[in-house]
Amino acid sequence: MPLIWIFAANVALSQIVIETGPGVTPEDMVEKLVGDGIFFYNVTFQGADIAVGLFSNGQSTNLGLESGIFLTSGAGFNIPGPNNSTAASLNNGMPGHTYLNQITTSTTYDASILGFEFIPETDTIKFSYVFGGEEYNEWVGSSYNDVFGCFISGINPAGGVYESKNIAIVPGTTNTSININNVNNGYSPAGVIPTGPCTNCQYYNDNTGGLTLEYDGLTVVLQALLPVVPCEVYQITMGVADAGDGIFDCGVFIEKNSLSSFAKITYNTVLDPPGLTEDMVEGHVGADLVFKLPGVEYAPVTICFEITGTAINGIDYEEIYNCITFDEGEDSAVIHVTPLQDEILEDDETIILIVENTLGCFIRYDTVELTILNYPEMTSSISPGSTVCSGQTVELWVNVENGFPPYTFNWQPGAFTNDTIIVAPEETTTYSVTYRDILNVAGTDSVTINVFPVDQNFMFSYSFEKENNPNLPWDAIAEIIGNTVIVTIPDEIPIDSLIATFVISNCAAAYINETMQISGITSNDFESPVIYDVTAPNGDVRQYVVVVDIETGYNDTNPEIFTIFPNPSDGRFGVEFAGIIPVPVKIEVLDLMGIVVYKNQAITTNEVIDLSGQPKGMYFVRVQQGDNSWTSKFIIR
Ligand SMILES: [Ca+2]
Ligand SMILES: [Ca+2]
Ligand SMILES: [Ca+2]
Ligand SMILES: [Ca+2]
Repeated sequence: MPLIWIFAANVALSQIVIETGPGVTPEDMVEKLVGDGIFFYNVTFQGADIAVGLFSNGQSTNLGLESGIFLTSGAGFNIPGPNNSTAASLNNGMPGHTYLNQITTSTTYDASILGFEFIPETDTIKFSYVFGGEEYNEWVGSSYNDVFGCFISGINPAGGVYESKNIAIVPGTTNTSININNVNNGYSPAGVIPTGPCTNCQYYNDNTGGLTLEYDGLTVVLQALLPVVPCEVYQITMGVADAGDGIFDCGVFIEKNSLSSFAKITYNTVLDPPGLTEDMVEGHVGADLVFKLPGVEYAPVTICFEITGTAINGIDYEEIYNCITFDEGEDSAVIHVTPLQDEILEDDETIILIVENTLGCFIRYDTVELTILNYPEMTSSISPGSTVCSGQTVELWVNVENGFPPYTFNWQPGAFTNDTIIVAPEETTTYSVTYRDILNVAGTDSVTINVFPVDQNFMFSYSFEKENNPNLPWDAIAEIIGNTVIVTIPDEIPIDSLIATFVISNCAAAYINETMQISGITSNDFESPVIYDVTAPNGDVRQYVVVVDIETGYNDTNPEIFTIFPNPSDGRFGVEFAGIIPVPVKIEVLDLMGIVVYKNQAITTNEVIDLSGQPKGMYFVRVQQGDNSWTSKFIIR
């Protein structure tokens, strides 16, 4: 007979996850059931390994519980849907259980029974569960009355003791057990949705045609509950069984951590200031460590702890005391942790508190770990200072490192907020930047941009360089005396088109007859003195007169007629006549522009002239007698 494989599309993207024994031990199941920190012992199990285990991913089904343990009268592998059988079964050949026989209508088989002892820390045992099975619906009302029970023995806080008291009962009843016949929506033929008569059907969900679970019917999520005396020992026996025969299985699902009810202390860290970092930062971000009791009824109480970790109490943070007291009526108390900045570059540090929780039946230890982040001091570098002309743009930048970036910037003047800015100072200005990291830690840096004076209009050097003037045999470098610029160049060199190289005050401009002069570029005719208007940025003009002194050109004075001594002078000099012409003679002094700045009749052969009040520069002495005249240049320094 050929096998025909039919691949059905998975209607659900995921399904309930089932893990069974022997990989899952009864201890694993109790651990899952009771939750963290509950003391339990003497775990016993009766049944087949494959009938019990753990479930998870319950939210992908209509179970109503997310995860926990299950006990069945068959096999864990029969739990997942879809519900494609009305009689999913595995007869494990296991015996029933006498407790279960007492809460159903016939002898039980294939029982799965988990038993253990434990010590509750509160006054109530409580858990949520769902019971389901395949006897639904075609065997409702029959002797195949599969069943779930949870039996507790121990001290009854109301007096006396519980003796195997079943706490899995129909809500609102005192002892109506959970079995097929007690919770259903009546009989219906296999595969048919029942329509009543109802028996506690408000707690019943039919699963005919269900996609996610195999059981034909399930209860809603029910709760088992029993008052107990905290810190006393209780015995639990819980389980399911087939009734009447070992097939058409049933099962119960119990939510995880159902018995976890000890007095937990919770811990919450509130950073100060909040919201800036994930952890404390030495010197900058502290924390309130808030201890919270499960309820005010535990106060007043003092909880102590051991303080360890790589951070040293009192050195890396302000010393904290190793106990904390909750006052009456208060369920929380706070330790403020203030990390200290130690200027040591180090790794992040930890504060570990090992808290001794003495609220419950047993001493429990919680580990609370706090981290102190190192704070590397911010450093900055800034663009170098410079000197510019008024109004010229300059790019300024600051580079910040360490601290806790990103940073914000505030430059003054200007209130700029970027790390790189462009400024155009009109006068010498110091730009200061205040930067802050996310912890609002601030640093400053500054740079001064010098602005050349706006009223400077000097000429510092002047020359005709051979490089620009090929006719010259050498570089002809001027002597600048006051506002006079004297360049001596050899005879026979044409001077009607010379290119000058000059240096003037920074930011100033030079003009000849309103034509801007470019050093090393502009050529001019120097056959007559040339006037440069050196113009400062503020418009102030200083005039320089450039005289090209052809060698011998102004040296046509006959020294035998007169000599000037000293020359150059500070303006006080003598004109000494050699006696070839008789005094008196007419003496005039002219400046380079031909303006007479001095005149006199010399009546001695050694005429003393004081022109020390005149601007420095080149001048000419002109001596006249009759129709003859003689000229000689001299210089006032
Ligand atoms: Ca089924
Ligand atoms: Ca069925
Ligand atoms: Ca069975
Ligand atoms: Ca059965």
